[in-house]
Amino acid sequence: THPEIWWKDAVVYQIYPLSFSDSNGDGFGDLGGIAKKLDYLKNLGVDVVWLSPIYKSPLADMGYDISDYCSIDPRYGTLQDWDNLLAGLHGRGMKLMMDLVVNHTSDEHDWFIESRSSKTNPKRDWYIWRPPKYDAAGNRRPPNNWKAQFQGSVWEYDEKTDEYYLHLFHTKQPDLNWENPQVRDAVWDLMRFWIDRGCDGFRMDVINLISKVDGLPDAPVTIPEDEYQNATPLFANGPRVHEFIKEMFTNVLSGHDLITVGEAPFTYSTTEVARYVLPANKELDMVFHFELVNLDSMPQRKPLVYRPWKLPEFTEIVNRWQTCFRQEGFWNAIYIENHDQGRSVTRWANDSDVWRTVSAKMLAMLEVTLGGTQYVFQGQEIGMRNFPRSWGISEYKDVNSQNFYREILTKRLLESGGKAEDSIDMSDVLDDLQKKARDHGRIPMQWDSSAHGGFTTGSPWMRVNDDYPTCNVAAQLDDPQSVHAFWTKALQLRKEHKVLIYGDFRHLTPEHEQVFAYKRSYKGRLALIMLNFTASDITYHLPSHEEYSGFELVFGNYSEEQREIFNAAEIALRAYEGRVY
Ligand code: ISL
Repeated sequence: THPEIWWKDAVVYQIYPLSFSDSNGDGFGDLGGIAKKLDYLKNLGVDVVWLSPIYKSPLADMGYDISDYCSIDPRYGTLQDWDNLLAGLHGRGMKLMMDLVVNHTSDEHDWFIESRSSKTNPKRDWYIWRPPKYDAAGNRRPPNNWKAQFQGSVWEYDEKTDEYYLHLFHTKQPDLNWENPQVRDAVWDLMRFWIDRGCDGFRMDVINLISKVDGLPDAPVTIPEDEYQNATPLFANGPRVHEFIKEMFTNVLSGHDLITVGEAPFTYSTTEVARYVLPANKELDMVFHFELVNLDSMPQRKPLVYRPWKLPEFTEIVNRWQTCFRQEGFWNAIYIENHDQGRSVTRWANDSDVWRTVSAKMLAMLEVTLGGTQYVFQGQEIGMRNFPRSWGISEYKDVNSQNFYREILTKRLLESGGKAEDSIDMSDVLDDLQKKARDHGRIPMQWDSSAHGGFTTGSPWMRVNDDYPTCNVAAQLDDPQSVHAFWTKALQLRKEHKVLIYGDFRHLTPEHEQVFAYKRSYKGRLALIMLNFTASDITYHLPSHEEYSGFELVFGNYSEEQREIFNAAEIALRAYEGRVY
């Protein structure tokens, strides 16, 4: 069993600062804006705020490209504003988690500026530099065939020293060389800077990518028509990653009462994840795995291409991670949205005007009844949805979406033999982006029905979704039947019923195409959860229903049928209905 610890019970609310609340009218969200919403967060039931990066950054990847780890980007405010925010959170009994992005820096970081200045610079080896290769025809080629996450090669040629540097993400995000102990010491220092200032934990960006395979060999060719190939097995969960994280634990984390969560993309095995999070290993408290959020795409090949999914695939994944979290003894992080993901109501439920409210509540029921630490992403609590298909490519601000679109457009232009750009049919790509782009998690927060949803008085860096006049926080705070009111209650219930956080999990509906039902048990308490994932009513036949006789309905998303007593083998579930007994 898992000992009860504060960060396991905690509700963590992720803020994407750029899009949360703008206090000075420059169109970017900022720390002052967040500070004004602290009572809002407290009333929702938030215990910990996780801030996506607010450090100095040229924003090539919206702040995940950091040019100074120890200062706040002026767009967001100052260190003094950060101190005030921290005091405001602590004063309300909440905590603050920072985003630690140390697989790479910005190319505008001093370390990289030095590193690229000459081959003999003391910081040369802080990044990963390699000489070019030459093909038979004498053309300069990158050192290997690895494909970058944002398209193209992971290698960028630097004329000055006639070498390439490695960047798994954007060209403006050179990877740090973790093999160099000075780099690790510099990372420990910057972590200590924030711990000493009072931060309560870290979300660690792509922390499982920091150790690359020796010799950086070519990846196997899996898509022959592509110039660059998927190399994730050569840099995800690499040879020294656990050694490095253990070193971090010993040098920095141990002795502090922090919450730590590692982001671990390209990891599909519970055993692999266990190594990071088993308490005896002394590494991290929990990690974000990607199996569920990648179900509707083909992550290894084309993460931005939509793939239809079926409920049995979804429930199998949830079941596996819920079960192993008990069996293997590690702690889960429960999330379904973040700043890299489309909105959950659009992807896993139904965002039409008719069903949005009830189905967003159904997803909230799923979230709060799964074991692990609960993460809620800004806007999820009001059922924000993806922006519409009618928006053109220029509304997509993410470099990932832009590069993906441009790469396909360029290819099609070449194949068209001289057609004009606007005559190329890109509708399939826009269909995919409407479902899969990271931009949908980054639309400004919808606070009220005033211009730009009350996000800013200026002009927002990204367009606000058209539905803000009806879907916004102010309207939902006034409505006891709103998604927001439901989330507030759901989070309270989760705290009252520890079985939902710590309980064993048993899946009751493998193979079921419509219903996800499961049972949780903890210290003699049992919970039965039934969720209809479709717009059709259904009668669900519950196996061994006698077990539940006398159970009380504590929670439902249709009406206030409180204290209904469970008494039948056949349960009528309406469209997107959820019940927790
Ligand atoms: O978003 C993805 C696919 O569309 C993921 O593969 C994502 O790139 C991966 O999860 C890593 O994400 C994190 O690091 C990136 C940054 O762009 C993301 O915003 C961040 O969450 C590089 O720092």
